[in-house]
Amino acid sequence: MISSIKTNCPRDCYDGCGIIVEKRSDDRHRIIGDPDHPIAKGKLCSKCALAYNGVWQDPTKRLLHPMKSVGLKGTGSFSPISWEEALAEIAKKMQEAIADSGPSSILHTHYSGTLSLMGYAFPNRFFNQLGATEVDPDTICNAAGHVAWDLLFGNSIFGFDPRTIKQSNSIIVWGANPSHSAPHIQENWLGKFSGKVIVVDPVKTLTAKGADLHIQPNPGSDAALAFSILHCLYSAGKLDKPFIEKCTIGYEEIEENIQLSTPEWGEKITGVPADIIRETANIYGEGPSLLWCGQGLQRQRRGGNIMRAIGLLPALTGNIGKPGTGFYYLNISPAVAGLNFDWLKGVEKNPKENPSISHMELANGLGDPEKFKVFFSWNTNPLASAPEQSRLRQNLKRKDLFTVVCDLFMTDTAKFADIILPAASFLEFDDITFSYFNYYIGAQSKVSDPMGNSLPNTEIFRRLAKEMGIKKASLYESDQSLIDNMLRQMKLDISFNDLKQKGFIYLENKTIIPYESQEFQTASGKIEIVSQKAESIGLPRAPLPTFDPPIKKDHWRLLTPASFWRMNDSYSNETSITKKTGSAKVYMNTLDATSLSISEGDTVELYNDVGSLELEVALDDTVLPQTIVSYKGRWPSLEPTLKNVNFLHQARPADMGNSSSVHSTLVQIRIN
Ligand SMILES: Nc1nc2c(c(=O)[nH]1)N[C@H]1C(S)=C(S)[C@@H](COP(=O)(O)OP(=O)(O)OC[C@H]3O[C@@H](n4cnc5c(=O)[nH]c(N)nc54)[C@H](O)[C@@H]3O)O[C@H]1N2
Ligand SMILES: Nc1nc2c(c(=O)[nH]1)N[C@H]1C(S)=C(S)[C@@H](COP(=O)(O)OP(=O)(O)OC[C@H]3O[C@@H](n4cnc5c(=O)[nH]c(N)nc54)[C@H](O)[C@@H]3O)O[C@H]1N2
Ligand code: SF4
Ligand SMILES: [Mo]
Repeated sequence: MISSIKTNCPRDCYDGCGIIVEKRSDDRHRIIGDPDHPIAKGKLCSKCALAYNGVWQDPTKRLLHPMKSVGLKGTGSFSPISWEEALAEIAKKMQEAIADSGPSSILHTHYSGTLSLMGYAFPNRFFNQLGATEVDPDTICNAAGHVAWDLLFGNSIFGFDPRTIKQSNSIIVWGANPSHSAPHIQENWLGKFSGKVIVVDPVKTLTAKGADLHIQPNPGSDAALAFSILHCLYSAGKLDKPFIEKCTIGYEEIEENIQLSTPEWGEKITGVPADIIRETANIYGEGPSLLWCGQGLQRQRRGGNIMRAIGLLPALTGNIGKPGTGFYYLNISPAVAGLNFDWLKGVEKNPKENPSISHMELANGLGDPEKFKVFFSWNTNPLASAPEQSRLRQNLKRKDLFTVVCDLFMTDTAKFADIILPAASFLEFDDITFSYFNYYIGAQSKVSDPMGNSLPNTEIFRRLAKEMGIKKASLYESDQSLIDNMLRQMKLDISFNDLKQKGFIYLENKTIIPYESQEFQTASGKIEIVSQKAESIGLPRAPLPTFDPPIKKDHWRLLTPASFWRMNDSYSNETSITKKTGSAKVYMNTLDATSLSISEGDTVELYNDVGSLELEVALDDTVLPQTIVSYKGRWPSLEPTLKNVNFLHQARPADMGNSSSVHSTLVQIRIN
């Protein structure tokens, strides 16, 4: 007997695909794309098609029981224990840490394993109630961009509605690679667009190959490029003066820099020919135009300024608030619909009062025995994804640090745990999903019981709160009540059962046009080109045409963006994927390889002040000289070198938000 159930993919992915689960009596389900879903159109991405039908349903690969370490940290020696034993031990260690050093000595880190709303956010209620220290999750991904556009527009999570593309003449995709990171949006949205597509990326990605115009700037030079484009628009009289007058403040303070940023100057700085800069300005200036700024774009030392500078394009051309126009970074649909994330996460104090550190401080911070006694990692795999892996591993070996890891699989991080807690997968509990691109909300439907003794994140933290004896009702709210409350807050006028039947619903049937009223959520209500708030936190008053200095000879800039075959750090344990992708590679321009006298297939060692890594060379002229690329997402423990690219990732914060600057990583190359 086969029955079909609709659900939605909760991975950290732009697409937010609808899924059909064909439920089999033997409990091994067939997972396919939902043909009725506007983005999935009946197809899963290649990676999920393999992993969801493979390792995610494989009881020999899933964590089935709580476990206790019985060997040295990092070696992966564990023996199964009961939930009661595991939770009692964790509660005891936490209570000791609180009594000894206060609740901030409990450090917890979490991120994007599941983005389904309860699974992602509810456990924070527990940690917020304790007063534990949080590793600010967005600092590994997109915090600089959020700070930048919050300063400029007053909001960074309310971008264009993709349905508006029908009214657009062009789009700039700036520092995003949907051919990897959003495969359905690439195929079914961008690929179907009849207007002009401009891609700005130092790598000629498949998205760039399919574009009308590919602009290939030196990494980190994008603010200068944006100012040069603005110079061309200014000279051609294409800036929208009435819009600037009515909706922005501070234009006069950047006008001189726009005048100085000629395309010829831009060419010198960015490497992009002046004529191409002019052509971009012509196409964008024609309008109505869309602007998509990727998350990869802002993972730079000057990433915040870059986002602020590029945001000037819509701000000064009036490509805002009208059909076919707008800017997009991330659309957090539930927040736009009215979901109170603070309520869901149990944030009751001023967020500034909650202790937190950046991911850029994690490796180092864990070395301080006075500061942190307990480390709790859930919904994330920092021993694959975080910077400065050597130092992080060293510090996680501390005998006086009690480590708890909650995951579906025996990840590298789990191997360093004192106690492992097995989490249920998205097929095993109800929840609500969303897309950070399209304005829709989906139902995650429970298809089968949690595998083995695993439990959903929500239930794990309800049980832990009870074990700790915490008397706070909100820590025990049931999944059903949470779901009902979330739907009520989002005013979606649909029951969860109906949502399950439909699969997903748009927040509104008609296309949403952000900022139609020409009001912005800044202090002034206008787009703040000049921002007092920026100044008050030590940032420049206005965006600047700055750029990274040229790299020294014999150094390379290492970009480590999203891989086609992996989902962040997930799927490295899916053997059909590891077979397909083979050994980890570094992609390098032929000119660089010739200067180093190396050929395709050679092994080179990349190194810098934080570590080293051996990789196989693949010659690739889609990459600029002095830039090299290696994709993220491998588990060190499954690599022959026992390392991944994050052994080279320097924990140097970007200019805003204490955020990652991973695409500014510099390395040298040794040929052994
Ligand atoms: N070099 C380099 N490093 C990077 C980046 C880069 O561009 N370059 N990008 C960074 C970015 S953008 C991000 S977002 C981070 C992501 O880094 P991570 O958060 O570490 O990556 P994920 O693979 O999303 O999720 C991690 C784990 O969550 C588990 N998981 C899945 N579902 C559940 C669940 O329901 N419950 C629990 N408890 N666990 C679950 C998965 O099995 C997986 O092991 O990586 C960052 N690291
Ligand atoms: N298949 C797959 N999909 C994913 C993920 C995954 O790991 N695998 N991860 C998910 C997550 S957590 C995130 S945050 C998103 C990230 O997805 P994206 O927003 O697409 O970001 P990245 O893949 O990091 O980088 C995108 C592009 O930025 C370019 N880039 C790097 N430096 C610069 C620069 O200085 N200037 C310009 N103009 N471009 C630059 C890179 O060459 C790369 O092609 O994808 C999500 N989707
Ligand atoms: S990871 Fe992204 S592309 Fe793949 S099925 Fe999930 S939502 Fe779709
Ligand atoms: Mo991310």
